[in-house]
Amino acid sequence: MIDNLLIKIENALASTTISSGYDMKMARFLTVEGGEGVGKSSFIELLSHRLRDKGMAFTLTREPGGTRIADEIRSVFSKGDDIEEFTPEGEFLLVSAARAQHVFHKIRPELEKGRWIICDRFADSSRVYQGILKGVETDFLESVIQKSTYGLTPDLTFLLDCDVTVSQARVAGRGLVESRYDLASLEVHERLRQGYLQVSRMFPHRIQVLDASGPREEIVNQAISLIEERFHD
Ligand code: ATM
Repeated sequence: MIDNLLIKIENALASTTISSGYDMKMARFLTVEGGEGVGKSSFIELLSHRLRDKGMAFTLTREPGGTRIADEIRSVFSKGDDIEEFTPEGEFLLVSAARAQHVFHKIRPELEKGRWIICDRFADSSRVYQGILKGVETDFLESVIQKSTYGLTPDLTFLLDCDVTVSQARVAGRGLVESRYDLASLEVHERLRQGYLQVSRMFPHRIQVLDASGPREEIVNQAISLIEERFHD
């Protein structure tokens, strides 16, 4: 009863934001992708502010992670192991387990309630990191992606792309080693970049490549225009 009432209230609140120019009757699933140092976090932060200012209700989340179990999986994944290396398949299945939890318990229910989702990384990260970079076989990878997402695909994906010398200068500027890949060579980062561009060519309608070397405001303006173009009611 109370659950139903809460859902009704949330739906009513969501529909009050139709005047913002977004078709809130249909919740959309947006993802943001890119290699290290392309400015994903600050892009998402500014994009969120701008969309909130426009009265849009959405949930911000990330992968691996987003639910209690998925967050635990993230900590296993991020730490790695000095003694026992992850196999590419093991690593992929681990992030896929987190993805299944995330889609089933968070992303899908939120979309069903009418809330948009903005997700920092999703299955395209697996296509690039585990598929292209680490060689997980494509048929296996795509079939597990299909199962672990329950067939859900993003409506729109922003791929932040820039020259690796620019992104790596940003990583160096942060002064922190934030992940296993921050330690990798320029060559690995170039392969990641080319991998993302390859995946963007596989899904040209869904994935919008944004030049991430310019000012953050400009990149976010482009993203907002694309959202408005695609999803205006
Ligand atoms: P962030 O640093 O953007 O939070 O991403 C965490 C790491 O997870 C990132 N590696 N680095 N650095 C990419 C990696 N990752 C995968 O390898 N496969 C996946 O499917 C996902 C979602 C993330």
